[in-house]
Amino acid sequence: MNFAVRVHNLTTEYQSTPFPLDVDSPRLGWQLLSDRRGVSQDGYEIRVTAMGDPRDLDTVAIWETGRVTSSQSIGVPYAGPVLKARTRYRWTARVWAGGDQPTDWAEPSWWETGLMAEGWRGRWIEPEQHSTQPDAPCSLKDTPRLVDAPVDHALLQPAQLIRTEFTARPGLVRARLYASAHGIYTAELNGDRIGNIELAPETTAYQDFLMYQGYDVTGQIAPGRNALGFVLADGWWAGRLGMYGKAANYGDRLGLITQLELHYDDGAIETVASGDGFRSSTGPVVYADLLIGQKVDARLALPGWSSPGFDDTGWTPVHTLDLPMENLTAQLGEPVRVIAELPCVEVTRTPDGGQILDFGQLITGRLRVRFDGLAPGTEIRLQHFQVKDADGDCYRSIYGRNNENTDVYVAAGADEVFEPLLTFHAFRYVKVTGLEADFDPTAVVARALSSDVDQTFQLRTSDPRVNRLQDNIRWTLRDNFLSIPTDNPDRERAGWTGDLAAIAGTARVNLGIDRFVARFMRSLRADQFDDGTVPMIIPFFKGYRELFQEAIRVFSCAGWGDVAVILPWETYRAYGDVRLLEENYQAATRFLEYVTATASKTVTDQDREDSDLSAIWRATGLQFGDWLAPSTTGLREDRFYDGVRGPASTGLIPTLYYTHSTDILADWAHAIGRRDDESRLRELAARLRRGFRKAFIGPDGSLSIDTQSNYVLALAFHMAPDLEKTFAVRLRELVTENDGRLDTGFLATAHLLPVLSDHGLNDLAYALLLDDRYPSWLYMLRHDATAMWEMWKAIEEDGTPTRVSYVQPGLGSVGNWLATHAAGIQECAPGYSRIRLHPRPGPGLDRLESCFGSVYGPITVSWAREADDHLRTAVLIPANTSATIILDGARLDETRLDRFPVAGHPNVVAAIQDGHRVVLEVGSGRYEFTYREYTIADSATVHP
Ligand code: RAM
Repeated sequence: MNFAVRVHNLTTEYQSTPFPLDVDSPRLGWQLLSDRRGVSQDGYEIRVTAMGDPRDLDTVAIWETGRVTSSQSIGVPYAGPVLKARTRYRWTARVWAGGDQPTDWAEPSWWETGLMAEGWRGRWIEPEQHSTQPDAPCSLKDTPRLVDAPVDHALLQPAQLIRTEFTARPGLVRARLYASAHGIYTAELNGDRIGNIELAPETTAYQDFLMYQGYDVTGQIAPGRNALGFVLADGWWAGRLGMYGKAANYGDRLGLITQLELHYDDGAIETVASGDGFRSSTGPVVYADLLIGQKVDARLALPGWSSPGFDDTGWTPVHTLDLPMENLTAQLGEPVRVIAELPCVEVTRTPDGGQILDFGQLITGRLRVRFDGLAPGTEIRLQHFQVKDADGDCYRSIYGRNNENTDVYVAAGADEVFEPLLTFHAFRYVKVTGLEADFDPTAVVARALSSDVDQTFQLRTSDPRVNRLQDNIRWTLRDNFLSIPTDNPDRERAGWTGDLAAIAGTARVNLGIDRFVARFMRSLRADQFDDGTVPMIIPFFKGYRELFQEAIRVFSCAGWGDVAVILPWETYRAYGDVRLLEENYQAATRFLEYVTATASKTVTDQDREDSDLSAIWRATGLQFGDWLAPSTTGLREDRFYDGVRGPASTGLIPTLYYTHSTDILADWAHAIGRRDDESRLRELAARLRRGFRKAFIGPDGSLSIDTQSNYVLALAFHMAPDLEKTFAVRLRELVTENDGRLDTGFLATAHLLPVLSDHGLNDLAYALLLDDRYPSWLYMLRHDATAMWEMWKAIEEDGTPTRVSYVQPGLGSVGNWLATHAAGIQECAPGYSRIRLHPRPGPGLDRLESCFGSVYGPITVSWAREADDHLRTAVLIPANTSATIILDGARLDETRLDRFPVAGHPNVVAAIQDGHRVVLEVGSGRYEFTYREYTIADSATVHP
């Protein structure tokens, strides 16, 4: 037996134990753990057993691969017999990693199928209810009027309770509940909540793709009478969504579909399926809207309603309906869960008698509060908000109908716990009114909600501000990655595509997003137009669809629709997920065809005479450009639209993105073996580059619109390789002319520091990172930000806040650079099977420690400055991968590993001096290098 290598962290479809998983051929993966250097796998063996029939638990091996000679340890497709519905499959693996002896078998893992193709016995049921009436229509023109528009509470509908009872026999060995809703639901069995999934079934392009969830409820059912209950609320289906708070985006009536399956030891399966035996009633939830809040009148509680024996004679039989079922799909990706609990750190009083709770962190989530001894009928209001005004009171940063953000609790008079499960808010502070006594901070906890994906990046440096910045970026992603990637959770909660494309690199470093992206892309494919247009918001719900149709009349713009290309590609780079590429290739191709068709309508008559110029995108219509870059965007009243028709509309940025997406799609075509497509796309990219040069680059190598944004993007997308030095020099000048400050928005910020570090301007990258004057990341921190702001100046220097979002990921895209440059962790091959570690220490930081959780296992990089200009750089490279390590400013003869020279070291595969740096090839394992760091002149030299 080989004890130096262990197999662990088994995953199925990139998750630990997914259920329900309705995938015909799930991909299996594992990690190798070893204390040795240079470990790689040369063979594996997988064994899968099925637990379909409860009488022969685990005994049937259904797929045994035997020894397979392969280094593959990620994305190995299951290739055994056809998988059955409602079956738990357990599996394990062992590997060969040098030598004839395999490792021990790994601790087994499992996945469980859902209903697969067998479909549903349950049918859609609807409670007797009033349908949701959308608020009066509104349009862009109404915005000022809507700034503080009151919510018409009369339009809000109560949550519905649904119940049924059933009898279970002795001998129950397994029970599973499957459920989905039009709306959102929570489920209860015999008085206890089922599972820990929140806000199910989440938000997807419902018309095409509505997820159902599965729960193991074996332990919650006893022989005899049992009761099953559901609470149904508006959620994304019928509730308010988007900036204008329009309701009924998918439907105006709540519905439920469910089936409970009881498996007995004699092999029998009994099913309790939604249909005529269910009854409904309203209860204590007076209304529950995702944006407005939830009101509970505890006096209306119906104790025991989800327990057996409850008298439901006054309840109404539900309606059983023939509604579409084809869109029902097993949960795809990690569900939403409570991911953290935060204590209240401070309570302050306001002049009007309110009390303000501070949780010290802007989260997306809800409160859980205990109220003791309130008089019956006491009404407590909990108003959630993001920033304080000058008086320390609630500042209403949200315009539109969504700004109420208030949960209301009407006490029944006993000791009570209030936790509104059918709404959520983005907040750091909560204003409590209606409570005379001093609020007891230990009686409350804030519970953060997010899609329960892995957190994959940790960073600590010698500068606490940089650590805080990293924390803010991570929180901003978690606050926004709730089911879908949103622009912000306070104002809009919409899947604005440009924001996501811009932070895709940062997101894939910080969170385990493979399945999250697969789900988003499925909605994107459903909402893509016939002509290939990718609307700017996914899912493209009715409220925004109408707004775009009536007022904006443009559905996509450069940098936004490109998410269809950029996002799957970034995700593939992180996970090596080829299936994601295959599933989305057509959508990405159709998007690019749409761009080509759109571009061809915009070129001038003169352009048409030149085959290169006729390819570019002149973009005459709406473009957001480098959205919210300080010099091209101004605030006007409560809107910030000045940048929309600004410099971007010349076609410079549109052509940049057109080229970038074409390059990516060419690489994508290559990765999935579409060689014809690849060469066609490479030819298009070459034409676009020639056209770009003719249209937008002057004879002296300057861009026709001379902004930081444009140079950054032109460098990042390699628009003119021979002019990169000229571009870099001009970019440095532009920063200098701007008093050493950055001037980029949603698109270029992601590339600003990487471009500087990659073009000999690493010192300038650090200067911008560590600057705390406006506009900068640390300016936000100086104003007490705990998440990223939508605008560089959401808060004025004197502390005055603005009506924008205080938790928007766009400007947090610097998080990518922190990982790929400051720490220097990059992939050379998809999934990090080959790694490039190129840390870039810079002025202002003495020390950095980082850890990135790749699919192969943790990759760590830390560096520290020591006496005499010496640097100590330590790395960990996971087993079954290898790495190129680049040490800037090092000399080969002075670089040591384990106190011995690296050149000729038995654990170093290759070591060379390449100009000002040492380049090393190593296998997996831990390494610590020490070397003297020589200064590289901070000149705009191009390092490829
Ligand atoms: C805002 C959104 C989003 C952005 C668009 C252009 O309303 O918050 O961030 O993509 O505008």
